Amino acid sequence: MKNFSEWFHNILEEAELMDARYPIKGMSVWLPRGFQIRKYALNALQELLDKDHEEVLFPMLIPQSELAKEAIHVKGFEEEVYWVTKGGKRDLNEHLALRPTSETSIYPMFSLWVRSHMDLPIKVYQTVNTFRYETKHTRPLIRVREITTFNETHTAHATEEEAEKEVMEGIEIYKTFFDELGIPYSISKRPEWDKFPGSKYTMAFDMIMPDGKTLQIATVHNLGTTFAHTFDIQFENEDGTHDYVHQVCYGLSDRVIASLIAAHGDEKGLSLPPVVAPEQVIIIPIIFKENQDVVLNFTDNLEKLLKNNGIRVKQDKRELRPGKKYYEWEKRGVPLRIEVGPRDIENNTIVINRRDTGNKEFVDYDENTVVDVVKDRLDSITHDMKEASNKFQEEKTFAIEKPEQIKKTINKKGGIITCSWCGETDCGKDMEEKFDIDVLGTQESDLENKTCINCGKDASYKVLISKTY
Ligand code: P5A
Ligand code: ZN
Repeated sequence: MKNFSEWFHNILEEAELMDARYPIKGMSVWLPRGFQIRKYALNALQELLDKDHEEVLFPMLIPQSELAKEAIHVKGFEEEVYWVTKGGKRDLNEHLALRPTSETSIYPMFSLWVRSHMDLPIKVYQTVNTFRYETKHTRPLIRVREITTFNETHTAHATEEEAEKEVMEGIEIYKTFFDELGIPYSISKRPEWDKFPGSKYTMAFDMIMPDGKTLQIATVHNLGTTFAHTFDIQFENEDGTHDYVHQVCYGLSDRVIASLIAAHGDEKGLSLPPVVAPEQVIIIPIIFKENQDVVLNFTDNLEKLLKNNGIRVKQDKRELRPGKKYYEWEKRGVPLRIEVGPRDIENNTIVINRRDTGNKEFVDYDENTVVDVVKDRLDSITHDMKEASNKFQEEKTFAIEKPEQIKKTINKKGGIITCSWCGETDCGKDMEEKFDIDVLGTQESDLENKTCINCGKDASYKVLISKTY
């Protein structure tokens, strides 16, 4: 792919996912096909969250007084907040913020809900729209001003240990979710200067995009007791003493759909893993006038059979050249295409085409086994798509040891480089400026006898570096 940006914009239009022409910068329209993919992706995520969390829905507006309470948090967001200042012609007594995220909307209510240790833990999530007046270059799904698919989880716990466990649980949920979608990631702990405003620390998932830059696709934050102090979220222990709750929040956005598109798409267009595909199978009857009935009778049966067995299937009976239909459905990313023509029926075969590999296969047709065959191919597609995208992320991750390799590697190959680092903020920021890169974050690693790539002091971490979106 020569120009990722251009390719990405085209695919949104050509696969009929989004219309970016909405007349407000940073805001786009979800089209039916895009919305279905979003729905299936959200279903997969919510199924994981629902095992151990409850869904809620908070208002979109936050009183200025609440937003302003947590000083560090508000400082992190103040340049990005949209304000509602009027009701009709009247100025509002108190300005209302369109939530940029929901900590300051949710935690005042936590303060009312939590009385005793019996009320804990609280584990809730919501899928909402949030607004951020982004000043960097906006792009559909990737950097938007209305995040239309903000899935955020917020929890409160009696102890620090439980909060730590929730961080691990959040990471596991996202790992499973991204694995199901075949979205590759590297997980690291964000450096101090780039953690979520108000948090103790931030764990982040980053995916390497086709152009070599990384995109942050999810974050998990340990909030410690900072917000609990700010919003007075206290509980009574068994012995009558009071403590502040320990909190965790994590979230992801429309970027998940962007990463899904980027991870699997190619020159032919979109390529979807079956779990999120609006149609998992497209049947193309090859029709000639004289044998139309025989073919359609066959394909109608096949369609019914697959549908009755829980496969999302569609048949394209339009009077168009088959080649034109193939091209259209490939562009839309349908994982499997089945072609049936008169000769196939005579030979008792069907032709199965995989979107991901382009592989074409003649399969003996048997009503009793065809469902299993199709399910098996869909599973193989899921498996292989995940392998392929993980491989890309691995092959684009380079371990280096010398500072002169930083710029060279990033500029030539893109992706993520890993090296040893002292962990000092001054050194990290110096590195970012000197090499024109971003420090993604750190991972634990065996660093005996290793020194910092930048300053030469003893190394404390393995650090991940890249150019970012
Ligand atoms: C966690 C959920 C939070 O807001 N509060 C509740 C925490 N974290 S975050 O890192 O600021 O945002 C979560 C994820 O949202 C994505 N994201 C965006 N996506 C599209 N357009 C934007 N303007 C945008 N800003 C953030 C990122 O993936 C981020 O990790
Ligand atoms: Zn250093």
